[in-house]
Amino acid sequence: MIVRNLADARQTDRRIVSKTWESTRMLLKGDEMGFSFHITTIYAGTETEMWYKNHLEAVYCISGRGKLKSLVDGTVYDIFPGQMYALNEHDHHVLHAETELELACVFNPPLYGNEVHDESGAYPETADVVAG
Ligand code: 9YT
Repeated sequence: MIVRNLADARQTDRRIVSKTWESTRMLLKGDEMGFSFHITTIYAGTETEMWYKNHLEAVYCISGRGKLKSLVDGTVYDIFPGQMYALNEHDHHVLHAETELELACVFNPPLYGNEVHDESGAYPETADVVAG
């Protein structure tokens, strides 16, 4: 069994800080669960363009308010507590945080640990360290 605490994990290198977001990776590839599980904060007033070509992701909104826009067909979705979205088709999208967003995110395949987005908004297939 694996038991971890978010506040404790935030004091370790499980916490990754990027330009518009930070994320604490509670479960990673090394935990051998077949997915990774993250608690992500998207900073208020920011826009983050993402396109996970190598991963599927499900996102659940714990708190905050924002807009999710599909860059595939232009549809805009409201994001608020209780909303979940799944990028089941590796959908290219942009997330606008009207307020700070706290999100729970699951990635399949799991992330290794310290990935941040590349210039296209993706994580690589298999890299331990990626700049971006
Ligand atoms: C919603 C989203 O994908 N935000 C970017 C960070 C990501 N959740 C991560 O790496 O934890």
